[in-house]
Formats: sequence, structure tokens, C-alpha cells
Amino acid sequence: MAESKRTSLNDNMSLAELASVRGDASEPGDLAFIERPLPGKTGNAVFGSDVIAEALRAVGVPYVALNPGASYRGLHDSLVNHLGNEAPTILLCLHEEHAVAIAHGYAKVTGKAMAAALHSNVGLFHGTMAIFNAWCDRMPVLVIGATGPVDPAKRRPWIDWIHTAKDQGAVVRHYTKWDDQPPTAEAARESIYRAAWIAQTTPMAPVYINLDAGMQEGRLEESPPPLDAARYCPPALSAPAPSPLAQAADLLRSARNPMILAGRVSRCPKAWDERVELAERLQARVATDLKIGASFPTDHKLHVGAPGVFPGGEVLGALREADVILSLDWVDLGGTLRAAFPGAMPVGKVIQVSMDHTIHNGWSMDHQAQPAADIYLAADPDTAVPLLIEAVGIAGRAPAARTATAAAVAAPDPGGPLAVEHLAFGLRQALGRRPVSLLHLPLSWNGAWWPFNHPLDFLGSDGGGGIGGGPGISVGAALALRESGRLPIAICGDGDFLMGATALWTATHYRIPLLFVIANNRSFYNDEVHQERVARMRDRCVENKWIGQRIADPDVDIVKLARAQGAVGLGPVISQMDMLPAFENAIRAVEAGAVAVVDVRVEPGYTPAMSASVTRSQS
Ligand SMILES: Cc1ncc(C[n+]2csc(CCOP(=O)(O)OP(=O)(O)O)c2C)c(N)n1
Ligand SMILES: [Mg+2]
Repeated sequence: MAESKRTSLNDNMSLAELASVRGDASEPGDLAFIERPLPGKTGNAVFGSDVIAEALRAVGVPYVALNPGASYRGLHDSLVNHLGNEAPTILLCLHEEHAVAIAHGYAKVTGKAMAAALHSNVGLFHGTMAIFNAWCDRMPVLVIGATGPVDPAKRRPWIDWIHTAKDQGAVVRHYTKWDDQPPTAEAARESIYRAAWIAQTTPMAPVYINLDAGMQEGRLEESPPPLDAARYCPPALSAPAPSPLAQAADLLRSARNPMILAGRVSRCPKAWDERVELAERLQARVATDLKIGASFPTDHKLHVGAPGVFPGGEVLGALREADVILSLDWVDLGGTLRAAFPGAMPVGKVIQVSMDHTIHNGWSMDHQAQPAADIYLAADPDTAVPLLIEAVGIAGRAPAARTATAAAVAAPDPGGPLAVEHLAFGLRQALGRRPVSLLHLPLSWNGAWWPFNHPLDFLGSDGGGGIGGGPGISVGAALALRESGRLPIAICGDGDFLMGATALWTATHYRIPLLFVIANNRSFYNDEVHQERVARMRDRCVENKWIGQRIADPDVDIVKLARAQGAVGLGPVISQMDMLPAFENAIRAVEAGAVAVVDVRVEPGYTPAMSASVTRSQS
């Protein structure tokens, strides 16, 4: 292994020293320079796993995030000694959940699948929640698994038997788009081509390929004939059929008060501009969603309310006034319409643009409530929007007016309590005009605090509501943003951060700059809100809501957790006064190539809309 240039950070290290230590962090290109193997023999594929490694390269997988395991020691060797740990490059993770979450975060930025390799059944078990998160978020991940040897004669006593399972794919079949257990190396190559193709075709989702350890380690009699991956993975675009497209255009053209729900769309700036153009031509109001990445400028005059995890009153009001509702794959169209029209059908006509129906299954309810849809455009929104612009044919375009005022945030009050709102204000102030990407936000966030003006300004949430995904997803997103010129920022709840904290190490080890800000209310506060609700419903003691919820006595030393993994740890910040210098130092450290974590001790609290939605109370 190449000697690491980096020494460990300590409390006394100045930022200048830090920058020199981290000088290699900004080295361009891939990360292969960090764990560079000694050169060995090169040549044709000799073992089954050599063919598999070549297939991963052929479909363009840039990284394999993994926690190692003997079930795929064959593939591990092929990645290192046959391909030289380049294209793909291994990213070592301290937990399989992080490996999948990192691939998930990478996909949130790029729309492309990287691989996560999970050891036999046990590694797969660890990875399941992150696979579910990526599934619900409709993000592609190539999950590589292993089992066996399937041939009992090749199994070592005990350990190979407990780590061999029949139909291992059954563990994740209900929340992957496709899975396979190819019997030969040649079949495995085809399987990887198919997996990459399926995963990256809308609706995107994780796929799982389980590789027999015996097949990986088997010596080949001859290399399989070449197979050009490009010819087996054609882009499969989903465009709307002409007739429903024309009907949708007719409805939109004659609408007096149209509304667009801008849902699951890509990070493509051109597609962003086209959505803005469609809204401006129609003079349609637009709502966006904090569950998914930024989909429309939130300070545009046509944007309604603030983006939220649950639609707020302004959005529901606008839906009630709309005569035509155009959903661009809105995550929960059925639930949103039910909230706007309780016990009744929507008044306006509904046009749904989505391919999501093609992966709904009988196990998971993540397909959400069945929405009313008068016209269904079975299409990818990015493909449908320019066709809708053309078909609607409304000439001219209103100027791209923005609301005059920036998003509202609380004025600083140095002596006052520190709420998440002040955290947002302080961070924006410290950042100034730097281009940033928010990779993750805590449950206590209010979408009004931070405007989004580019598809990479915000990447959305974890998808499946699986807490602990935030840190890993953020590391993967920061990895993808390394060359973007954007400062990557993850704001995590303390509960979320503590569950996924060791994902940090992968970022420090591979020199992936990233700023974590922890909205630390020392509680799994979401569930305090639930216990309060139950106590009120049952007329019991509300004051006991903290029991089994508060993460205090002792307070977890988040700063030390960060430093222990080679990150810069700052805080705990306990007053508004201390916040700005801590953020400024952290930003400088990240700009010098570091991972920085700022522990901000905030008062517990959610927005009224969030509290009401969490507990389904009307108040
Ligand atoms: C894996 C997992 N475990 C438990 C939960 C239930 N849960 C939902 S939110 C939450 C609290 C999260 O705490 P934190 O990140 O600190 O955010 P806070 O609610 O305090 O703002 C919990 C435990 C979950 N969604 N996922
Ligand atoms: Mg908390």
C-alpha cells in the first residue's frame, strides 16, 4: 500500500498546517492514488472474478464501496491485482450500510450507479436499510453480493456453511429492481451489463447480483469472447405516447389556473430550465418537495410556499384553486391530493407524468396512495417536459421574475436560545456567496430558510426514512461533487449522525472534502413529538415524553467522534455568538480539503406543519 502523506489531526493544528497536510486532497482525477497497488502481472482474465471485474469497468462503474469479506475475496483480488484498483477504485467503508449509502449519495448527484460490495448474507443484512432507502428514493446502485461456494465440496467447514444461503437475493428482492445469481463467469458478465442497464433506466433503483465464491475463484479454461457493453446497455428513454400528450397539452393550454407539482426529476440544468420555461409559459404555480432534490427555483414568483417534507397550507390551498394539476412524478401524489381534498376527489383535472407504476410491487407500500389521474403520461418527466412545451405551443414567455426578498430567516439574537433556524442563518452568513450543495437536511428543517436555484443546490432526503443514512449518503454525494466547485454541506440530526457516524472515516481516508453540521438537540426528538401526542390522546403525563428519547447523561462528544476519524471537530457551539467563528473555521478547513464537523447544540423543536404531519394531528 502507498504510504499515506497525511498525519493525524489534533486539537492544536492550525488551519494553515491543516491545508498543507491535506495538500493531496485536491489532487484531481480519481482516488486510485490513495491505495495504489504494486504493479503485478497484467494480461487476459484468468479467473472468473477477473471477468466480473472487467465487466464492472466495461459498464463504467467508477467506484466499488465495500466492507471486505471472504465470499468475494476472488473479486477483491481481481479489482486490485487484475485491474490495478483503477476504474473501478475500491472505497473501504466501516459498515456495509455506509457502502450502499455512499453509492446512493453518488447517484443523487450523477444519476449514475456505482457499486457497493456486500459480504455473503451477513454483509447483505447490514446493507438492507440503505438498499431500501435507495429503492424508495429511486436511485441506482449496483449491489454486488456473494455466497458459497455453492458447491458443498468446495466449502470450508463451518464458516462457509453459515455464509452460504439459497436464494440470497430473496433478502432484498422486494426492494430491488432485479436480482440474479449467475452460475458462470460469462453469465456474470451479462448479468452485470443487464444490472447496470436496468438500474439506470427510469424508474431507477438498486439491483443485486449474487456471485458464487466458487465461480469467482475458478480458473478459466479460456477468456470469454469480447462483448461490447455499449451495445448491450442502450439508453432507454420513456417518452409519452402522442395521444395522451396532445390531451394533456389541450388541458394545460386552456387552463386558467394550472399548477405543477415538481417531483422526481434529474439534476440536469437543461431540464431545470425547461421546467421553468413550461411554468412561465403556462403561468402555472409550482410546488417543490424537501424529500427529493431541488426541482424548481424556490424564490421564483411562481413557486408556492416553501418546500417541505409534507406539503404546507399554501400548497394545499393552491391545489384547491387549480383547474389543472400537472404532477412531474410527485412522490406522494395520492396523499397530497387527499390532504388538499379530504374525503373528496380533486376538483381540477390531474395529469400524472411518471414511470413509477412499472416497479410497484405487492410487498412495499412505498408506491403511496393511488392518485386520481385523468391523464397518465407514462414517461420520464425530463423527456416529457420539452414535448409538453412544444405541444402546448403557447407563444412568448413571461420574464423570469424572482421574488424580491430572500428566504426569511430569524434575525440573530446573540443572547437568545439557539434554534435550528439560527443555525441556518449563521451558516448562510458564514458561507456568503459561495456556491454550495446541501446534501442532507434534518427533520427540523424549514424549507423557507434556504433558497434553491440550481438542481445541485439541494439533493433531497434519504428516500426510505431510514435514519442513519444521512452521513453515508452525504459522503457519496460529496465524492461526486469533488470537482464541481461547490462546497458540500450535510446538516444532520444528532440521531441520524450518531447512527451513521463512521461513514466519516471513508471521507477522511479518501480525502473527500465535506462539511457536516450537526443540529444536535440531544434527542431522537421526532419520537418525543410522538410520545407527547400519545400522552395527550390518553390524557397522560406529557412531561415524560423525553424518557427513552434523550441522548444525554452523558452527552455524546461529537467533536471527539469526528477527530477520532481524522476530521476537524469544532464545538460544541452553545450560543449564537460562537456559531459564526466555528462555521468560518469549518468552511476554511473544508476548502483546504478536510472533512469538518461542527456540533451545534440546538433547542428541540419542529415547524408546526412538521409536528402536525408527524403525528397526523390537525393543529
Ligand atoms: C432506522 C430507523 N430507526 C428509527 C427510526 C424512527 N425515527 C424517526 S425520526 C427519529 C429521530 C431522529 O433523530 P434526529 O436525527 O436527532 O432528529 P430529531 O428528530 O432529533 O430532529 C427516529 C428515531 C427511523 N426512522 N429509522
Ligand atoms: Mg435529535
